[in-house]
Amino acid sequence: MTDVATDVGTEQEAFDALIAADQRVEPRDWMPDDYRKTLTRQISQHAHSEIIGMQPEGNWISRAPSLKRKAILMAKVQDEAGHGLYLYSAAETLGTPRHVLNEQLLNGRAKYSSIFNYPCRTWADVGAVGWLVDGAAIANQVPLCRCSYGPYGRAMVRVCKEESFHQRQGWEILYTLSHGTPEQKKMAQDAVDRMYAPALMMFGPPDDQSSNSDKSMAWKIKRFSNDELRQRFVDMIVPQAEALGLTLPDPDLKWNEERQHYDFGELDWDEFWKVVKGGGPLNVQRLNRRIEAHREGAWVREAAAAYAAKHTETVPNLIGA
Ligand code: FAQ
Repeated sequence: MTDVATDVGTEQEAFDALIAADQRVEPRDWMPDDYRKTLTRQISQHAHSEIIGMQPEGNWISRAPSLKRKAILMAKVQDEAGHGLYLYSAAETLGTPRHVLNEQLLNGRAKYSSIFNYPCRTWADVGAVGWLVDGAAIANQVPLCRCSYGPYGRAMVRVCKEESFHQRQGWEILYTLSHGTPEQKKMAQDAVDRMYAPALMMFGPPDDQSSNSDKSMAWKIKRFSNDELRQRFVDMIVPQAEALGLTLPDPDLKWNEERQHYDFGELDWDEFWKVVKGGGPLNVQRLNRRIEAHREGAWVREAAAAYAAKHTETVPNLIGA
C-alpha cells in the first residue's frame, strides 16, 4: 500500500529540487496548493489588467490625431487583448476555468493594476501610458520570463516583445509633442506629471507591505522585489525623460553616487491602497464598462459555443488543441 505521507514528501522534495535547479514546473507536475493558488492569483490579476487596460487608450482610437496614429493605437490595444488571452490560458492550466476568473473580475472581487483607474485625459496621456505604463510593465515582466511556472514564463516572452513596441510608440508620441508648439510641450509635461507616480505604484506596495513577495521569490515566480524593480525603472526613465526634454515631477529625484542609483521621493501609499480597494478616480467606471462589454458579447460566446458543439464530433482537435 502506498504511504501517502511519504508520497507527499517525495513530491514536495521533487518540486523543491526543480525550483532549486532553476527548472520549470509544468501543468501536469505536482505542485504545492499554495504555489498553484498564488500563481492563479497573480496570472489572473495580470490578465484582468490587460483587459481593463484596453479602456484608457481604447477611448482614444476614434480621437487619434491622424490615420497613422489611429492604426498604431488600434494595433496596440488589440495586442493588450491578446496578452489577456495568453494569460487567461496560462491561468487555466492551473485548473481554474476562464469563466470563473472572469466572474471574479466582474463581481469586483479580483484585483487588476491600479494604474488603469486613472483617466487618460489628453492625447499626450496616450503617449505617457505607452512610455511610462508599458515601460513599467516591461521592467516588471522581463524577469517574469524566467518565472518558474512554464506557461506563464513562455507567455511573458511574447508579451515583452510586444510591450517594447508599445513603449517605443508612447515615447515617440511624447517626443513629437515635446518638440512641437509650446502648448504641445505643456500637454506632454502635464501628462507625465500626472502619470509618473501612478506608474511607479504599478510595481506594488513597498517591500515591507508586500504580503506575497517572500513566498513568490522563494518559489522563483518573482525574481526581484517590488522596490528593486521600482528602482530599476526609475534608473531607466531618468535619462529617457532628459532625452524627451521633459522633467519628472519629484523634487527628491537625484543621482546617488554611493548607491549608483537615483534616489526618489516617497510615494503616497495611502492613495495606492485607496485605489486598490476600489476608491480610485475611475474604478467604478472601468468595472461597469467591462460588465457592459461582457453583456454585449453574450451573442458571440453563444455562437462560438454552438459552433464548437457542432464541430466537436467531426473535428475533435479543434477544441482540445
Ligand atoms: N494594483 O504582495 P504584493 C500592463 C496587490 S500589465 C493593484 O506585493 P504581488 C500592460 C496585490 O495583488 C500591469 N493591486 O503582491 C498594459 C496583493 O493583493 P492580493 C499588470 C496591486 O502579487 C499596459 C497586494 O496588493 N502587471 O500594464 C498592485 O507579490 C498598457 C499586496 O501586494 C502585472 O500584473 C497594483 N499595482 O506583487 C496593458 C504583472 N500591486 O492579491 C494595457 C504581474 C500590488 O494578495 C495598457 N504581477 N497589488 O489580494 C506582478 O508582478 C505582481 O503581482 C505585482 C504585485 C508586482 C503587481
